[in-house]
Amino acid sequence: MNPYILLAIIIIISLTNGASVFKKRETKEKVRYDDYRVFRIKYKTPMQRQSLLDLTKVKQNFSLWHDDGSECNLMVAPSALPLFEEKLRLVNATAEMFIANVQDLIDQENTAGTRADATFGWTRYHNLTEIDAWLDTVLANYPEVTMGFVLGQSYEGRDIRGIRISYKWGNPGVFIESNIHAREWITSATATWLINELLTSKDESVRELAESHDWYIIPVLNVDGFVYTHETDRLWRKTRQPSLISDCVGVDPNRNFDSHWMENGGASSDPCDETYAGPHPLSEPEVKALSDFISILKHKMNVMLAFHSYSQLLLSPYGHTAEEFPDNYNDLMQVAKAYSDAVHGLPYGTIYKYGSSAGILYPASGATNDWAYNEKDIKISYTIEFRDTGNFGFVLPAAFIKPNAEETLIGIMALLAESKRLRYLEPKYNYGL
Ligand code: 0X9
Ligand code: ZN
Ligand code: ZN
Repeated sequence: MNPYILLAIIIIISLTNGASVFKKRETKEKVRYDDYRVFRIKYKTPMQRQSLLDLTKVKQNFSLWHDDGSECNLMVAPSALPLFEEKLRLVNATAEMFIANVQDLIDQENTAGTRADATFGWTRYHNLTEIDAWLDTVLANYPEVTMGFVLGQSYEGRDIRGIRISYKWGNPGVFIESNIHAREWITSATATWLINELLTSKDESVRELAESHDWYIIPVLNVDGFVYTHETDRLWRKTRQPSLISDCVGVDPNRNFDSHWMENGGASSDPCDETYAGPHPLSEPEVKALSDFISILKHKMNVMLAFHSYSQLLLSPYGHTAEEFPDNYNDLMQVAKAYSDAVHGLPYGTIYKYGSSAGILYPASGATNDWAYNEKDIKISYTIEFRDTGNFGFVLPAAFIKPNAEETLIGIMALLAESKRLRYLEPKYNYGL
């Protein structure tokens, strides 16, 4: 062979190898949050709110963790502190810092329990591989009453898995979606704990709960985002599908459902925003998969619960408007009260507030539970925002998994009992007639 051609080939091979090694290293690098702080700011006027929220347009420096119209939680990069303080002075607001260093919190969140422990449990958070392996064990151990299913594939080609738990034919159906937002780790930790309780608890009331409903539970819906939070950026929220019109990646899947999509400022059309609704409804394969699944089984589903964090809230429809309320709003509030009272009755004394999504939080259109309510006739439908109310926020230490999960179980028990009393758990359609 001509030595020049050989040389050229060697150069090309080494260049492409070099490039790919570099690229790998680049994407594997973890995002760090050293000295990032999180502040709580109580608004005094709507103007003040708008002015503070304007800061979040500078995405590198500010990230809005929470906003309910009366206060916000805002993460601030260390380099932006002077600007932040200037802004506070300008709008005459005061901020209370509740996290001094987000990176420290991230480093400590998952240290509970024995680190090298290979077994699955609820003393620390697990990654998708561990959750999948655990799910396989559960399905193998309870073949009579469980069935594994795959909703569909994510953008990056991962299976989105679910489990059905059914002890007898014809029970009312309860659908639980969890971890649609990637960083909300407490949701899948709680969902897996719940699955375990439903199958293993010897408590009479839990047995009754487990055996008198058909459960459809998706522990991790946003699988790509979830993996990304474990490997690259702990605070990632969206999916991982790139945009065709921007360098920004991902869509807020909880704005991507086909119901009042993009209405009333309840989502963003900017691909770089955390609440980007996507180029069109159902643009995200994860959302499409869930939408198709529920559409097929909607006659079986009496209740839909979407697990989120954080704020300790039960949010009913509507999400797209605070001007109108659903027909059975009073019932929805009564059922939510039952949940809240039950949780408050536990020794932790945790308080859950409740109301309609747009009413007590902010307009958010295209969310799962609103879509299920509006389009699929699932009349008991909530978003549940778990712990806490702004101490650790999204980075809730693993020691809180069990308390949060216990609250969720007792809450759901009360929610279903009240729904039953109000006759929402009867067969939805009468086929015979
Ligand atoms: O904004 C959201 O998607 C949810 N809050 S979170 O902090 N987990 O991101 C709240 C959604 C509630 N609104 C509707 N369901 N419409
Ligand atoms: Zn509409
Ligand atoms: Zn969420």
